[in-house]
Amino acid sequence: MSVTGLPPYDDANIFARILRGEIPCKKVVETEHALAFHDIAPQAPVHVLVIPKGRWVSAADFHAGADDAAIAGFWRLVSAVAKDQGLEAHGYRILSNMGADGGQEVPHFHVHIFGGRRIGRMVP
Ligand code: DGP
Repeated sequence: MSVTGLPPYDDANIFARILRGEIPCKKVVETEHALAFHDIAPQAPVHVLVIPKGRWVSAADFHAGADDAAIAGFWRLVSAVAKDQGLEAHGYRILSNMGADGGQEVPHFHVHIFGGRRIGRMVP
């Protein structure tokens, strides 16, 4: 059990299947460390998901063996995608849901990038 209450990494999760090319996605960009693709149910004019290639369930895995180059490569792609999507001028939101209380549906760590309109405050 991870610290966010999620079970250990499951290679059958939908994002693992996308990474393996078993399920199609609308790819934005892919690097050695991460993949960015459009969310299937966009909540904003720009809604891109960025997922690491590592078998990370949540940010809890940052302190459980993820190597520094992989972590850096992941976050570099997050900022590069925001820039390439033209979001830097007006701003954007990055969000990651973790575990049951965080509302995480897919148990492979991911960051949402929302932009293209004013994003309302999300009150817990
Ligand atoms: P969450 O785990 O709650 O942070 O949200 C998961 C997000 O993943 C949700 O916004 C919908 C999206 N999603 C789920 N399944 C697929 C899929 O098969 N393809 C794509 N592109 N997005 C998906």
